[in-house]
Amino acid sequence: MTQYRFECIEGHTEGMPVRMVTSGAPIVKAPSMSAVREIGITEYDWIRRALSMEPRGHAHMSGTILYPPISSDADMGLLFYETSGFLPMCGHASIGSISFAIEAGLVKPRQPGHIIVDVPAGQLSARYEMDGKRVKNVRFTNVPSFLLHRDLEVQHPALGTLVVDIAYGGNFYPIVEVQPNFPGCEHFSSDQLLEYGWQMQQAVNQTIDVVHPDKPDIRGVKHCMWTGAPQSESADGRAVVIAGPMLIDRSPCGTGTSARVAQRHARGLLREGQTFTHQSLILSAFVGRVEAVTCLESGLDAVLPSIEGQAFITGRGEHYVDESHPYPHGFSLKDFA
Ligand code: PYC
Repeated sequence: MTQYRFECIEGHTEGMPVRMVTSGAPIVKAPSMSAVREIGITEYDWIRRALSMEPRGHAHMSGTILYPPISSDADMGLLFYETSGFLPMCGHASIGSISFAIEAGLVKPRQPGHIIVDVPAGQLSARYEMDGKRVKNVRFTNVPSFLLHRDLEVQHPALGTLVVDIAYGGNFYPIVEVQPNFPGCEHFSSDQLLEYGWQMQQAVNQTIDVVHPDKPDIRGVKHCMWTGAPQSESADGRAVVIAGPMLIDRSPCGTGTSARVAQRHARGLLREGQTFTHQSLILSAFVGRVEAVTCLESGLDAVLPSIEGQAFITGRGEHYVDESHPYPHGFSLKDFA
């Protein structure tokens, strides 16, 4: 007997999977997507695990649950999940879910070409271009992004002393620039970057309590960004983002690129209106831009970055969870060894 059935649109943004749940997940009533995320963490983590981990998913699976809008001016809501947890924000999944929802006719933005999305980290405003029935590209303006800690010294168990910046772009990122103990991501295998990235998350969390100055429920580091030399002249930088112990982002990471745009602005390396083309491990790209300079309620300087990318539907899925089956709520090999 199938107890739960989830309908999904499957696809990818710049190579990174997006599994958008369109029906079957509970649509809990809450005053904000941030409150929905809290309820997800405490009551529905099994749905996240079932849809992202094996046997229905894999270590690098990532997705959203499509929600009705909560605020009166929004067109839709999104709850982000991946193998590392329910996220406050996810850039590649926003670009994917906006594209899929519009292409599938599930959301009709009040103003064609412009969509407003409630997400746990706040609200996104996005512009999109159509090519016939397909969404050609999406540029979303992210939540205020900022450099929280600069030149933090971290003892990494494999690489030794590393100096990192901690920046926020919807999630917190230790950004590891090229330095004596880190010659650049192109000098390491993806397996090494994954293992070292998980070690980096743990090392940062042991060194410092990373907390959003305005939103104390957003805390702790669950990602790591390794940077390196871009592999083409059209890109300004390269980044490999690791989430939790097992996920490597195939895209340049939307929240990571936002964090890097904020970091570079704070360091005087990027001005308002300038773009930063960020290349991923698999050489796909997002174009980040400093849309505006702002500050947090707590007074910290921040920017509003925008990120542009493309997403593609690869199929549709129906996933069943039957609690009489083995591993009904998913598993990871890391649960066992
Ligand atoms: O695109 O923001 C992103 C993201 C976060 C984790 C994986 N991708």
